[in-house]
This record gives sequence, structure tokens and C-alpha cells, in this order.
Amino acid sequence: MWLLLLLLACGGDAPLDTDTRVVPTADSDTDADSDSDADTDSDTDADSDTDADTDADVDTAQPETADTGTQTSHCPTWEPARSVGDLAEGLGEISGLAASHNAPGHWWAHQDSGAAPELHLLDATGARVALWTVDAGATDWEDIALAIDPESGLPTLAIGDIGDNARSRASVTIHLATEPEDPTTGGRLEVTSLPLTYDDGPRDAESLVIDPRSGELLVISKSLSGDAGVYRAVDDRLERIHTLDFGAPPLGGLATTGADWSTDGWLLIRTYLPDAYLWPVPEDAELSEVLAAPPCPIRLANELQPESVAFSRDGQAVVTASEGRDQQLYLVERSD
Ligand SMILES: [Ca+2]
Ligand SMILES: [Ca+2]
Ligand SMILES: [Ca+2]
Ligand SMILES: [Ca+2]
Repeated sequence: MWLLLLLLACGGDAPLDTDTRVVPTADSDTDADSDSDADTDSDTDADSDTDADTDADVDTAQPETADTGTQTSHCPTWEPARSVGDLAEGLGEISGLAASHNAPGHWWAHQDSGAAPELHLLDATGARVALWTVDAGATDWEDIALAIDPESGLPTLAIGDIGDNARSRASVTIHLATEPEDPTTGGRLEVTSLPLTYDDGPRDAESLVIDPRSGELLVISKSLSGDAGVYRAVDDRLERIHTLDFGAPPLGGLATTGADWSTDGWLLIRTYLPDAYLWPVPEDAELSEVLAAPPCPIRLANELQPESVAFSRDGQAVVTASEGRDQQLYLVERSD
């Protein structure tokens, strides 16, 4: 389906009937990494984009969990977060992570605005094993996703140039490519770029996922007040299909900074706090109905500037990374 979608998109006026879905985000493109010693009490709101809304008082050191009514029965349980290694030197603004399909145990990573259009392949310890130069612009890359295209059966990468701190971009762009057969070689990656315009005006966003059931792209918008629109890409539009409020129970954490969808059917959205949320998505369920139900909680690492998140390919672990120099790759494994 993606290939068809891409061909049509490139071809111009042919109507696209496929949909793609996206999820919301929070942004921080700067490296306010002045104090980049992670896990301390550094306030993440030192980060540039947190300017706006007020009570986004995100103290990662003493986070208050939004503990209000999240679902607990039938929820997976998780081990505490642990560091698995230092992030590669030079990757001081990791902005998105996704598990590789063709290089099992490896992670695709990219950096935030100001960085070159590059994908980095990291091993399980956060060391870089390959560099890919992407044939595309990079205004504000905020998230990446990988899923098997249900029609072609090919692993497909989606890169979300969706950051918009000023909410001023007429359109954002998602770049699509089939994952290289051997990601460890590095090289040049050609992509097809989809310009997308929000139906309800420009949004900032840091979360991009692919619905593995349909191949649709979903973007989740970010607001420091907690308002998060869930948008599906349809043709050249981003259509809001649901609204989540991370400023009120049962959610919390205000700004959304990343998301992923596991191969075993869980949608995860993370926030500025170590709190993140999971919804199990049945094969035939409407996503808007799923998201209206209470989520399962998951506690991620207490990072300097929480941003990137990805499931392992089997869905049994979640990795995270923070912006800022000298950060680490953290792993949270299922314990049930
Ligand atoms: Ca960011
Ligand atoms: Ca950004
Ligand atoms: Ca990001
Ligand atoms: Ca993602």
C-alpha cells in the first residue's frame, strides 16, 4: 500500500485513497543540554520548546505519577528501567527511535532540528554501527516508525518531519522508504516524501506511528497543556480522529514526546514525565474507541529530556533515549 501511496503522491494529482495515521508530540529542538548529566534533578523545562504553557512543570527528578484511574488488570508488568549503554558520541539530540526489522536487536535513530538528514543504526548498547544519509530535507525531524507494510510485506520506515514549535508550518512531511536489506552497511537512503496539512491548522508534534493493521500513518500532536490530537494521514491531509488530554486523569504528563506501536498490538505514548501509557489495540477495533478507554501505565527511565521511545521487535521491551549530550540508552523489559 505504501508503494502505491508513494507513487500516487509523487505523481501529483492522482487521488489517494489510502490512509495513513499519525500521533501527537512534544518538542524540544534545542539542546538546552547545559547540564547534561542525566538522571539528576535537572528540570526538563529548561528546554527550548517548553516555553509556552505554564504548568508544564516537569521535574523529572521527583516525578509525580499520574496515578489516577489507569487500568491495571490485564496490563503487562514491567521491570524498572536500566541503562544498557552510552549513546554514541556525537548523538546529542536523539529525537526518535525505532526497532530495525532487518537488523534484529538494532535501533534506527535520528536527531532533532538542526541536524543533517541522517539515520543512525545503533546496536543494543547504543553504539553506532552505520550511518545513512537520507535523500530529503530535515526541518525538524521528531519521530520515526517502522512496520511491515500489510500489502507488500516489506518493512517500511517512516520519518516524521513534524516538529513545529511555532505552529507555523503550512505543511509537514513524512518520508517513507523500504528498510535497507542490510542496515549495517550504511549508505544513501532514497525516500518518498509526503507533504501533509492538518485539517484544523498547524500543530506541533513529536509522535509518529504506523498502524500495523492497515499501514496507516498516525501523528499525535503535542501541547504543553496536555491536549493531544490523534491524526490519521489521508491523502495529503492530517485528519483528527481523536483527542487525548494528558493534563487530566487518567492520563498525565502533559506534553507528549514520542510514541510507538508494537508488533503484538500495543500503542504506547510517552510524555515529559517518566510516565507513559499503553493501549491494547485489537485487530478490528476502531482506534478512537480504543483510546477512549483507560490505558495501562508504564514507568520509563527518569531522563533529562524524555523524547524517544520504541518497542523491541517482539514487543517484550521498550527502549528510550533523551536529548542532551552524554545520555544513555535505557531498557524496560516485561516481567509478566
Ligand atoms: Ca524534539
Ligand atoms: Ca524539534
Ligand atoms: Ca522527537
Ligand atoms: Ca515512533
